[in-house]
Amino acid sequence: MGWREVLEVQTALVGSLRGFLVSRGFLEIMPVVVAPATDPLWPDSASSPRPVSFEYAGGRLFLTQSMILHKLAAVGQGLDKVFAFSPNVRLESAERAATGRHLLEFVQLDFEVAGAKMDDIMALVEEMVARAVEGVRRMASEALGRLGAWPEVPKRPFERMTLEEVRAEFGEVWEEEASRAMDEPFWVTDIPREFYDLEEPPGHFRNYDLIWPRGHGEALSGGEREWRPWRIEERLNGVAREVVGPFLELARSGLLRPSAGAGLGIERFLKFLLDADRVEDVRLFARVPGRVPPL
Ligand code: ASN
Repeated sequence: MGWREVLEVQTALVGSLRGFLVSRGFLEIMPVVVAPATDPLWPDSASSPRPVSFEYAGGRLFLTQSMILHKLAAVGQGLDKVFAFSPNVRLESAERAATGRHLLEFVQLDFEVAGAKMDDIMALVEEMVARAVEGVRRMASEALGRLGAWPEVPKRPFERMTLEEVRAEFGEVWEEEASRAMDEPFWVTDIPREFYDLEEPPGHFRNYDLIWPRGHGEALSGGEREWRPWRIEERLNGVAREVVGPFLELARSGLLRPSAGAGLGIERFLKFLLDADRVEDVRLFARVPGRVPPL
């Protein structure tokens, strides 16, 4: 693929996403890259990476794995609708290169809405995705033509399945298999996940993943949020506790509010739009798991 064309499509995509959120009253916050707390991404799976950290000024700072803690803190401060395009650093194992969907560093559009419920965010995402594809077709039509790609605007509403249903139909490698079997983006809901996704009723989670069709896999994940400090405490494991200390303090001080939101992978969206084989085909200066990049 020619980088000029790929970047023309990427520029149209990022512009459309930003324009859509701004038109809905969101405020953009700058990405945080180093912080005394970050997303523990736990439990994700056995291959869940540990955050990169270093000592600084007598304290420990982490490289951002996602902006979840900071967007929840921003909402807690009274900012009702926020988003950020943020670099996320995740030390994926070398085996993860085989998925064609993982990078050591990627950009996530993370957004959060005070008082929102999962249906609000799912409807917002469906509209944002449709508008973004329209925007790309309008703003980058020449580049798309040169790349031989003409993405269809997804049909709304997107289908919904629970994790239990999708597993029953497609087995343990459901993300791969279901994504390959579908022609439209679809939702998977009720996924056991980190302490910040609301578990209600017990054993069920008010959260969701959006999956791209045609084998492109996970696009976005999000949920309604846990804001009660005692519940956060109960759900933290040892790993998470080491990484989220200052966030726990915020929760204990009553500085969190109910909210819902999600995070969308930019490189994966581009991979889907261009029907690329691998995420590094659409990311200039890609950091592929298990390799030292040339520059
Ligand atoms: N951004 C995701 C969310 O909003 C969290 C993540 O990336 N792990 O839930």
